[in-house]
Amino acid sequence: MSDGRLPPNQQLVACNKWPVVGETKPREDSQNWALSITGLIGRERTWSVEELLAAADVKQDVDIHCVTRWSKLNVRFRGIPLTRLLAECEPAPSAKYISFVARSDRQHSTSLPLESAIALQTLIAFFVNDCPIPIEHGGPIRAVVPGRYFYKSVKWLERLDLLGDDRLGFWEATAGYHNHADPWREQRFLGSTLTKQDAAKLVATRNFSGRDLRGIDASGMDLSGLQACDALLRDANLRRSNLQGADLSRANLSGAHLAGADLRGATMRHADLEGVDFSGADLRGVDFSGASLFGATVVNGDATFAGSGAILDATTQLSSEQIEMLVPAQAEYIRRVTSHQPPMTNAYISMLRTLSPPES
Ligand SMILES: Nc1nc2c(c(=O)[nH]1)N[C@H]1C(S)=C(S)[C@@H](COP(=O)(O)O)O[C@H]1N2
Ligand SMILES: [Mo]
Repeated sequence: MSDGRLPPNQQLVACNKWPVVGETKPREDSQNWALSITGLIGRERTWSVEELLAAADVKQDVDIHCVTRWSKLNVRFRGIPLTRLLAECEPAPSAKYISFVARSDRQHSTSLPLESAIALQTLIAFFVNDCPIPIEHGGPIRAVVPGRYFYKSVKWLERLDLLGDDRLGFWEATAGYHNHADPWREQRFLGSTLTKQDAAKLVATRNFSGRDLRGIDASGMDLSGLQACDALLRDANLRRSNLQGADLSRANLSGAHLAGADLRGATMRHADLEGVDFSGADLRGVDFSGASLFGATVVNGDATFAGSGAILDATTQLSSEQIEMLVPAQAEYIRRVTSHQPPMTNAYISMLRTLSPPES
């Protein structure tokens, strides 16, 4: 079913699940819902949502790929192709970018080269699987950009701005999300802005608390006892690092690489651990209370998993709700290693195999 359709290092969510990511509700506003288009165009326009709904007749099956490593294939959206709206407002030849702006408290936005937005068949969507899009997923009106990480698909769309120069979106400007966002090329986050020397100095202090250390490379280093409360460590490379007893409370580690790390006795309370790779890590005694684990990995795809599965036991503090947030094979692995259930069944082995289809 997912043959060749899952970009690198993505995993399928259980088919009835659709995580809510980012803002969860639109701005409170008494105005009726409408969509405007402004900027480098011949004719500024505003459409009421009723007007748009009546014209929302194009169905598109879209594969959703979230940068936090979960994917959901074949989601049927219905709406209006962006090109149809553009055709009504005479875009200027100087319009090179399109910014999608949300009706949300922080005026969330994201942008694309106009050419890409068109080529990717951007849809202004109102329905999902024949029902109105739920409010937390961007209803009544959201952009859907197939072929890009889902952060390029704005929820509660209220304005399209056609621009001559790019204007970075919210995540791209504030959190180092890659502006191209092509899941097939794993354009997730920008690299570290730290020099190697600065990183080494910081590692020597063992104090990362509250610092912005996105994408830092401290792989294989001795960071035992590290203080890193509230640190921003998204996409950090901490493969095989010694993080014994580290305090990572409320740290943002989304997308971080912790494969093979020694985390014994570490605290990760209320940390953001979305999409973290823990394969082969030692997680005994780790406190995960309140942490968010969507899309995290504890075992990689090969069915032998000799050395590839994280080590967990009864001292690993992880609730069943948190285990539920993982994709099924990951959750199953944890249940198996922590509850002394009968050893690997054939069903379990074949499920693991579906995680990463053998390369031909
Ligand atoms: N208005 C708005 N749109 C947004 C976001 C947001 O925070 N606010 N987050 C983006 C991100 S990072 C993702 S992954 C998807 C999540 O959509 P979902 O909650 O429907 O899964 O919405 C994108 N669009
Ligand atoms: Mo996202």
